[in-house]
This record gives sequence, C-alpha cells and structure tokens, in this order.
Amino acid sequence: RQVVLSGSGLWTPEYKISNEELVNAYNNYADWYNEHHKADIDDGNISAKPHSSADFVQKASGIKQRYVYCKEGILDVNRMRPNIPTRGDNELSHQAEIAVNAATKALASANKSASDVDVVIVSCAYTQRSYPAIAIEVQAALGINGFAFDMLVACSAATFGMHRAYEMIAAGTANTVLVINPELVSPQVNYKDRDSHFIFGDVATATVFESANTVNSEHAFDVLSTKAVTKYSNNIRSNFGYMTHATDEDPYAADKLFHQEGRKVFKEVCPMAAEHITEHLTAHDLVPNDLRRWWLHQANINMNVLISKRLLGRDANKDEAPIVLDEYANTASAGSVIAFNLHHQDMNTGDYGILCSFGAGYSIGSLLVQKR
Ligand code: CO8
Repeated sequence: RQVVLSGSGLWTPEYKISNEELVNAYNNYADWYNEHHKADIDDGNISAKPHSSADFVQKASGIKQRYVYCKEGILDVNRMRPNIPTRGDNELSHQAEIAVNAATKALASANKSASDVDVVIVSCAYTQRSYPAIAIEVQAALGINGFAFDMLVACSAATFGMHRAYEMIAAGTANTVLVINPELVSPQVNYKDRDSHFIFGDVATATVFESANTVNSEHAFDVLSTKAVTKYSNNIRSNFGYMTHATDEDPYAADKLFHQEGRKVFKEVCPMAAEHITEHLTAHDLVPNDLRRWWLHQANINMNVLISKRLLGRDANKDEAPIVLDEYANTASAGSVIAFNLHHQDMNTGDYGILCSFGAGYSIGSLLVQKR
C-alpha cells in the first residue's frame, strides 16, 4: 500500500529566551560561583567559571533564541532550571498537553478526526515518566480508539517514529497513524554549563500518516521509502534514569543532564549523515540535485551547511534547506519536522524532498517523499 504523509502540526511555546538573556543569567551565576568558591579557586583546587558570550553562541551554533515551556526559574541565579508546577495524577500531564496541542493541528491539516486514527506514537528524546505511556494519555485525551505507545530515540525519535507508522500502514496493521514529538527538553538542560546552556529549546510537532486511498489533504506527500542507521557513541549522553534511586549517585549531578563532546559529534556525524542521504537517494536512482527540499535536523547551522555542501558541491540556499534553529534552537528530534511544517506548502506535484535527523546514539533516520 502507498503510504502518505498527509498532515503536520507545530506547537510553539509562549515563552522565549534570547541569547543575551540566557548569557546574562549564566554570567551572573558564574560570578556568584567564582565569588562563593574564591578560596578554592585561589588555591588552584577548582577552576573559575569563564563567562559565556552571546556572540559565540550565535557564531558557533546559529542559534539566536529558543522557546521554553516554562521560563520561570531558568534565568534565576539561585535556581538555573525551570520551575514547572507538579500536576496531580488526575490532571493532564505537561508533556501530554503539548503533545495534544501539536496533534490537534496535525489532524486538522490532514482533514482527519480522532475517529480516523488507529495508532498514536509519542516519540521524543525524553518522556516525563515511564508509565502509563504518554501516548496512551494523549490517545485518551483525544478520544482515539486502537492503541498507542512511546518511543525514545533521542535526536532521531521523530523520524524513527515515522518509520514505524510507515511500516504499520504498508503492512496493513493500521490505516492512519498519528506520530507526536513533544520535545519538552528544558528540564534536562544544564543551564550552569557554559558549553551547552544555549543549545536547546522546547516545542511539540506531530505528523499524520495514512494509506493513499483515504487521503483528503491538499499538501500530501507519498513516502517513497525510509532509511535508518545507528552506531553506538558516548559523545552525547544523559545518565538520568530510574537506576539513580538504587545507586548512591547524586540525582542532580551534571552527568545526569545533557552533556556532549560537541566537536567530536560535529566531526563524526556530518560524514555519516551525508553518506546516509547519498545511499538513500542512490537506491531511488536520484542525486542530491534532484531534491527540491531538504528538511534537515536542526542542531547546528554549520553542520547543515557542511552536509549540504558535501552533497551538492555548493552551499544549499535557505529555500532548498530551510533553517529554523535560529528561532527554535535545537529541539531534539523535532527540528526537521518544524522545518517540514513551515516549508512544504509551496512544493509542486512530483517534487522530491528528504526529511533527515542525525545525532545522539548516534542515530540517523530519513524519509524520502514526493509531493502528490
Ligand atoms: N561562550 C563563550 N565561549 C565558549 C562557550 C560559550 N558559551 N562555550 C565554549 N566556548 C569556548 C570554548 O571554551 C573554546 O575555547 P578555547 O578554544 O579557548 O578552548 C571555544 O569556545 C570553542 O569551543 P568548542 O570547540 O566547544 O566550540 P564549537 O565551535 O565546537 O561549538 C557547539 C560548540 C556549538 C556545541 C558545536 O560543537 C556543535 O554544535 N556541535 C554539534 C553538536 C550536536 O549536534 N549535538 C547534538 C545535540 S544532541 C541532539 O540533537 C538531541 C539530543 C537529545 C536532546 C537533549 C535535550 C536536553
């Protein structure tokens, strides 16, 4: 059966933080830290924390600002983490709420209602609890029958979730699948870490996949094929998890939050992603110049420039490979989906596009699509 990507939804948080605001808070924290640990720093036992810089952040990453689910607390030198109120077991969870917001928009764009959906997949970098699945909570909130489950694949959670939707529809297990990426990542950001405090933002995206015979959407794309690869690496890591309760480790230690060897990631992932895309296109007798649009993972502008240059032999322009990380920052797996959501309605019948994620794991996932 032909599988079609027939709708997408983007929910953007209400609050944003500019580089200047974020850097200012970090620098205040660094001054406080250096003052507080003056004796140890003077004795050479620990290093002083150098200042962060908004110019560095924009130049090194391309990020100008980020949206956050909860701004309160992040810029508070005495807290340096969001202050998200606890919700009771009978209330809709924070992550389910943003998932529902994106899902509702995706269903509307595909001209579908809850009763059309057979499967809900929530796929993202973190779920706020292990069970009951966020996807099942979302399924209940939207009034969807069938079944639902959560998936975690870090940066490639969105594309890998789409792959599962593709396979279920192709196999006839389902007709319509809703894939949601509620990337509520700010609670895992170490805002006290100069190397990574600027990288991430919150967002939620969703996509609708269905069998070709039920499509009722103007902006629909045939999924020609999917491709995935993983290769183990410790260069992007978070050790947060349920085992912390059984060990004597500090649950708030820096290794429990996002940390990475950014340079190594850059060097190792760019060639992997370029090779992956080339192989995916070659399987369809296509070359990079045949693509009308590249919806690439949004981690770092220099990575995207390098990957498209490697493939095209020249810089891709913003129309070919749209950049959204200047506004949204790195939103874990949702970056390529935001780019798709904002930049697909101008495409013509027959135009090819590729969605491709790359990052933690390492994991790379792509979908080759063609405008119907
Ligand atoms: N301000 C000023 N100077 C700084 C700062 C700062 N904030 N940070 C570092 N510097 C300094 C360093 O100290 C260094 O100085 P020196 O040369 O004197 O030693 C200099 O700037 C250069 O530092 P780096 O080599 O670290 O800087 P880079 O040019 O490599 O840029 C980046 C850093 C932006 C992190 C870059 O390496 C990068 O983006 N790499 C790719 C990273 C990537 O793609 N990671 C994937 C992220 S994971 C993901 O997408 C999803 C994961 C799951 C979600 C997690 C949610 C929390």
